Amino acid sequence: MSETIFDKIINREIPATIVYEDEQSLAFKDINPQAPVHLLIIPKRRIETINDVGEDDKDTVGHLFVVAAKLAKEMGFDEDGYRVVMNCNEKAGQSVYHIHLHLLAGKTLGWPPY
Ligand code: U5P
Repeated sequence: MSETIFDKIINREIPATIVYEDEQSLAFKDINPQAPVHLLIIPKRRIETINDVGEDDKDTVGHLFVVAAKLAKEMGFDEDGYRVVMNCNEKAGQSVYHIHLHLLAGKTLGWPPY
């Protein structure tokens, strides 16, 4: 598996505005924000797409949601609402093949997302 730009962010080889880090995960501001708040929450251990998530990854993937909820609460969006979304493969718009939760907040978000 060749590394993606997110490995470079994890390894501090390229700049990113990192807002949270722990042993398993990293959260940083999306460089092309689609809402007033747009964070990406990634596992440090690379999984390419949702299709590659297996039984052994339950803790890793579940942890991303724990971090999303924690950050949303800290930013004060837990009551008003926010969105977490993960794109899988081309037609859903996945462009980086290292799974990531998008956390979008700070405005009323449209649905459906197209
Ligand atoms: N992105 C960054 N920093 C980078 C490269 C990409 O924040 O150095 C963001 C893009 O703006 C995009 C996301 O929102 O990564 C990849 O999402 P997806 O299209 O794979 O779901």
